[in-house]
Amino acid sequence: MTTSNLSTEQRTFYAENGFIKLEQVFSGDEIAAFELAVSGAVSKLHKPDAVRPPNSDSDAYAAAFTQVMNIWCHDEAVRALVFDQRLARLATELMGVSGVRLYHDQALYKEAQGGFTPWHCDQYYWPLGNDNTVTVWIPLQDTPEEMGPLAFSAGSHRIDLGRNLPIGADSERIIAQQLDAHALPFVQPTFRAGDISFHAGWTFHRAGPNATDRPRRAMTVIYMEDGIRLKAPENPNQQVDWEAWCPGAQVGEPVATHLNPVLYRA
Ligand SMILES: O=C(O)CCC(=O)C(=O)O
Repeated sequence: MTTSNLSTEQRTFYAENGFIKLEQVFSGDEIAAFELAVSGAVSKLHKPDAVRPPNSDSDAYAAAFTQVMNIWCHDEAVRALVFDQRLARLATELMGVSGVRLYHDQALYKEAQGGFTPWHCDQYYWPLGNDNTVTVWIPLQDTPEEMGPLAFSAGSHRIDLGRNLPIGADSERIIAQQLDAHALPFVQPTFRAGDISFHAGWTFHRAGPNATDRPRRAMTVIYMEDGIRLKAPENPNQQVDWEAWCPGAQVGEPVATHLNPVLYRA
């Protein structure tokens, strides 16, 4: 058996806190090359409101972002990042599973002076039958505090503080109150180009505004356990996600469509 890329302390940290930041997984040069590829694809592919239907509660969120999903289907260089074996193995080891498949990728570009990303948890959107899901957040430049790096509520994946809330003004208000009441630590790391973070599907997270005059560019990949089953959608967003990211998957069956390739098997 090959040695883990992660220490026992790192795996324990992730299990307890629901997120982890890892330093210098990529070199600055690798990130610069990925930035060019992702930015090129974003300019070509961006279609406002392509997937998520406009929702009056998501105004603050929509204003903050350019979002482009499943770029791997359109661009070879971005595909290399999404299929990167270091990342997929880290995702596998953090979750303690035997392999991972792709749920979808997503570029998240926040404009200069763009607003905050409200508190939310991702798995609210996913019609997936267990908790073995994780997102890697890969900033494509140095991301100091004033640029709005991703921030986490440590340990919030263990408690249902508002898992039925879509991202928006209500989730920001209600989840902030809940996190306060439970006195969960707020952790806002800063990132150098090459640093990344992983967060679990039920971990509550947000990002501050981008107060700089430069865009805050990030790429994400969502991994799910190989073998995870589709559940019947519990909200309209999960229905939309089923059709977009695992079309043809059957409720109760493993999610393994052509859009969900295996990215790593131990
Ligand atoms: O990039 C951001 O501001 C938010 C990212 C996020 O919510 C995610 O990757 O799940």
